Amino acid sequence: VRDGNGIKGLVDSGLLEVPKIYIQPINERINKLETKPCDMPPIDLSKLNGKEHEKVVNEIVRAAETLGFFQVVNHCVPLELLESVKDSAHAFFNMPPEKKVVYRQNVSTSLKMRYQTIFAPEIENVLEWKDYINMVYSSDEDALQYWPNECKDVALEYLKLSSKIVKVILEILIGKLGVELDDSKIESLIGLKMVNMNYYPACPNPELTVGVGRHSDAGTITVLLQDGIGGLYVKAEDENDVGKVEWLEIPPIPGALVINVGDALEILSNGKYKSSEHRVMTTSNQSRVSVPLFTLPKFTEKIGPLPELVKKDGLAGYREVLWKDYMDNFYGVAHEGKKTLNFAK
Ligand code: AKG
Repeated sequence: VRDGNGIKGLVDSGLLEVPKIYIQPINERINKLETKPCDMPPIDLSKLNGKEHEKVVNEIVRAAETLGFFQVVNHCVPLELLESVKDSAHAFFNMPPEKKVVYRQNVSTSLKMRYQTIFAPEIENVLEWKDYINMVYSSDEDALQYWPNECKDVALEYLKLSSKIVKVILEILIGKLGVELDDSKIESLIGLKMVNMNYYPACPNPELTVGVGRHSDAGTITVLLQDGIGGLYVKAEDENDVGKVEWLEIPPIPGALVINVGDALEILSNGKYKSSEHRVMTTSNQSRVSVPLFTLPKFTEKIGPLPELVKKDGLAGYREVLWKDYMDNFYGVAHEGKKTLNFAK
């Protein structure tokens, strides 16, 4: 696995059973009995600024307050671009190992592009069934220089267009808190951007593994493009049965993008918007790709509940943290639900 071919290499070698290091303890395996499809209809962004504007705004706010996840359609990202993004993810992972290995963390020194097979190799005892690349954006020039040829152009275009969706949604969510933030403040809350391409190879024992373990996203808002295979589950409380946990599958909808709230927005909103735990199941007969755009505060930002809300709520549910410290902690612990948020408690 540590060569240039990741888990895909293991699978391509004809593996019939997953190696022990990928077998999850029973409590971390996805129990199908605890799952059901999420039936929330996708939100039509083309209706913003029209006669149904307020209705759409309320749908966005309600979704962010409850599940923390929703899907959007009629956004500004062309569907052909979304297809090209998925194709380019396959193109990268299908390259021969010698072409991929140059991007491995221990081979390449670039902080703008890295290729890995697991989340945090130094600290995890059981490994996730996922290969991925992480492309950090600093400027167009850097992206075109450091990101892989197989995907850099489409990934950059996807980042730019999806960032527009993020900004619109963030402005709505902040506005509905009754807080006014100027444009430069909004920009700095999403000033760090990265595109990942996740590749979950077909897995001989999907019931024993996870593609990604339970976690919440660190940042402000994530946009996720998933292909048609499915497997993304979000933790939800059952409204009719308090205390009962359900895992709702976010079903693939052609042309839709998944939006979710991250820890930074939960903190800023003093807990009003939910950064939900989510995880990914593997599949036995097909490889799956997904492409998240993570938008995060700049490292130099201090993130805490917005003062107007603390005043209104009479209490701060989180402490203020320097975003760089939050991220150092986030990358230093294994995936374990929303535990990373404790850093701001
Ligand atoms: C992540 O990359 O953090 C994810 O949660 C991926 C979700 C997915 O593959 O659907």
